[in-house]
Amino acid sequence: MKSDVLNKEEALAVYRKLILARLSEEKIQEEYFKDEMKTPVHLGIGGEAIPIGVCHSLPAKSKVFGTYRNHSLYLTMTEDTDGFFGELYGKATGPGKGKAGSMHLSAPEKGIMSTSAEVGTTNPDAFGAALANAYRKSNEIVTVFFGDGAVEEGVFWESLNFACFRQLRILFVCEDNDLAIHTATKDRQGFKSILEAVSGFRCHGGSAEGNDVQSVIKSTHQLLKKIVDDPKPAFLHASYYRFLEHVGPKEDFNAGYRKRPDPEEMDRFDPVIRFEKELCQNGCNANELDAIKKEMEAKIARSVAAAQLAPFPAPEELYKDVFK
Ligand SMILES: Cc1ncc(C[n+]2csc(CCOP(=O)(O)OP(=O)(O)O)c2C)c(N)n1
Ligand SMILES: [Mg+2]
Repeated sequence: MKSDVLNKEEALAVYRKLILARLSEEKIQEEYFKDEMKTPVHLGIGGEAIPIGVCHSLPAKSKVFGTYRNHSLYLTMTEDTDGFFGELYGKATGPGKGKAGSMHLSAPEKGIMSTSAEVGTTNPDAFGAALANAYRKSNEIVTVFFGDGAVEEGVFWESLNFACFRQLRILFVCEDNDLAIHTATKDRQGFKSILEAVSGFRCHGGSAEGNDVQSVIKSTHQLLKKIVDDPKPAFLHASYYRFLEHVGPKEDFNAGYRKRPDPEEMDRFDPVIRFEKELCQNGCNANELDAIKKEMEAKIARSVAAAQLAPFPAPEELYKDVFK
């Protein structure tokens, strides 16, 4: 198992992933108004540290499942910006051959098994994968990411219940932004806290600061160790602040359901700014970080240009790879 304390090389590798995710979504913000990307986009700015920290901590070849707010998860698992932008532009070069769009990015060969627009629906998929591992006597741990809103779906509790009953090796990761579209948790949920509600189940539990990649890595590491020492499911709760509108590339502080935080608060919520400060206090210099930013910017620009030029899927592809 990897250490939960990052050496400099690992810290810069994690930073690279954070920057790749952040700059990719900022590129979407820049390009989206041209209306060439026909897919809805649920940007994860503010929440990147959760999938990136968790996936950094997982053993190689782990399987993960996710939601429609999946860009950081896809990019951290694959680093494949060509496929990512190809899919967003609806082109044949995307991992779903341009037919999946942003909300259904997956690359099973790289461990990202499925992500879905339907809230909560990859929880039973992950449960099925963990059950299959138990039948195969495999010790692999399956991970599933979902929002706080998924906890209001019956299928979440059914998956958790059966996973706990069968004592499966599965890590449930709740990416809690306190919002389902525009509605705060206190106006939706009948229990006081998600982690407390889950604590009645026979599973391990823990929490992390979702805007702090090192906190996510530490908590994930602890939970993975617990699953290894005492095999049963684990539940990680991580809170974060959603910077942008529920769907689309813009801010929505004029929508009336929340106030714009003041600039210092915004900086505190931002996992990239937070990690940059920590890196600079711990032996990295601004030039090293700038070089990573430039490298990622160039990678993204190349992938966007390639996606714009790539062909759309041929008409005969329409009914392939889909359920009829
Ligand atoms: C089964 C289902 N019910 C309702 C919806 C409509 N819907 C789309 S996003 C969303 C909110 C989900 O919130 P959360 O799970 O917290 O994810 P977040 O968008 O905050 O990342 C809802 C209710 C849906 N997509 N699927
Ligand atoms: Mg939410």
